[in-house]
Amino acid sequence: MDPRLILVSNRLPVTVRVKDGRATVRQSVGGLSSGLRAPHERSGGLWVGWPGGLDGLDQDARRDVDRQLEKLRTVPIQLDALEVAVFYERISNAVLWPICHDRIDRLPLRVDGWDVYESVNARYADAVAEHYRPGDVIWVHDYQLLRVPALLRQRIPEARIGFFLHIPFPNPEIFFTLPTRHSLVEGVMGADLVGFQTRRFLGHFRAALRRLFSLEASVESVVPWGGRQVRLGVFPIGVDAADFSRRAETSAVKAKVVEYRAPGQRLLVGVDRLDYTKGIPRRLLAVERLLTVHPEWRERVRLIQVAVPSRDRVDAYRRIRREVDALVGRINGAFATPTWTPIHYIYRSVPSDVLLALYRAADVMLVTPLRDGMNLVAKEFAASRVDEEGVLVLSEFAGAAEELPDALLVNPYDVDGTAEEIHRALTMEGAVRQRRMRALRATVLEHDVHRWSTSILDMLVAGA
Ligand code: GDG
Repeated sequence: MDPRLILVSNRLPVTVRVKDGRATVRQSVGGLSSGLRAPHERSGGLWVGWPGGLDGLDQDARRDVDRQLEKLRTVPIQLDALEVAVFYERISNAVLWPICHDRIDRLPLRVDGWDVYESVNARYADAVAEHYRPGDVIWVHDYQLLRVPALLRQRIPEARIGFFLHIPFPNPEIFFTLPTRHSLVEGVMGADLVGFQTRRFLGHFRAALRRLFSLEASVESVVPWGGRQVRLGVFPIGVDAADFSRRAETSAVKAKVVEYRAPGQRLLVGVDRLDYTKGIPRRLLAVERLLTVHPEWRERVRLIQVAVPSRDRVDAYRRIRREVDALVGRINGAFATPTWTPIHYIYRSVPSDVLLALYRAADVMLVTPLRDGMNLVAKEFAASRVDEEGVLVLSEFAGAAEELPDALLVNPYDVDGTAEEIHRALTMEGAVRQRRMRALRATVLEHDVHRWSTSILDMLVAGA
């Protein structure tokens, strides 16, 4: 029998809606939760995390939320306003996030709040320790919880602990700018198995171990640590590809595809959280460049860019929003005609059937982050193209590029080069397009999210 699994992530995979003082708790769809829900259900396990703010609820309503959360086998960690501001918005999203994405320039001039990061991590560890039963397997996720594995190891020395980093582990030269570099690596090394998205990120982590602790990993990527053996590994996350393929075939989605595709016009699509790592401004400039250098595309191609509002209480995110607003306005102002607008900008989250229809309607999908752990949008696009059509233009700096050589790989910093690749994608011969898409789909269907979670959990259980 599978051991019981305790999942630990900053957020719980639920959305709590508060209306007139009453709250409903729903499971979130998509993303990480789709891959982890199956092992969570199968093992009868628990999921520890923050359910989001519960302001505006009286005592009774809160108890009701707790009951609903318990039914879903989740264990809520409550964060107060200061913890949200310091642990989540400052250290996690304004310090660790930019550093892991090579953006030292985004660091605040002075950083404090590591004590709050530590104490919140300790609260997650306490909650896990409280619910732990011998034989359980614990799986901790991502950069907000780097200290949790070591804090758990102190509390439950014999526990089997896995850790997975969803975002890049940066080059040590960049990582070493953090004054807490030793304790963060020590935190992660509390685990038995540490997973990364790509070989490159694993390499960076090994180099950090070497330089901080004079430790060399074996050829199998095993490192002696505190009397234990810690295994490091590469586990590129996938998507629920069969589910995307199936949903892309529904009549609701197909009807929308017809609506979105204007006759005689080609469609470029971009879908991202509005984040400065996703490369949206340079992507817009590449489209502008395309229309300038290849004027034959004017009135014949348009970009639908969905940018999902994200972290809008962090300064850098407000700035990127203004920058994108201004660029869209400038480019549309310069090129639009009474019957055509080159950039169709949607600044909100779209429902999943719209997302699928956009994937299916796209002639060219533009996934051009400046740095990305993996990028699920690239894989979801391929999974949705049951028609084996469409071209993926993919940044070489996305983790997904290691696995998807059949995309057109671009350097997103090279705006002119990206514009030329978009032109190449738009003019690619049908047979070549289909061969490439078939190869992309084969990879994405085979290496799906279920295989990802199973391979990590199998290794964690086998290592017991
Ligand atoms: C982090 C790492 C890594 C987007 N817009 C809408 C929507 N989405 C969904 C997509 C996709 C997800 O959001 C975005 O995932 P990404 O992987 O692209 O990006 P991050 O949020 O930065 O994720 C990343 C990932 O963790 C997993 O390990 O790949 O590198 O940064 O699933 O479909 N969904 C809906 N409407 C939208 O408007 N319904």
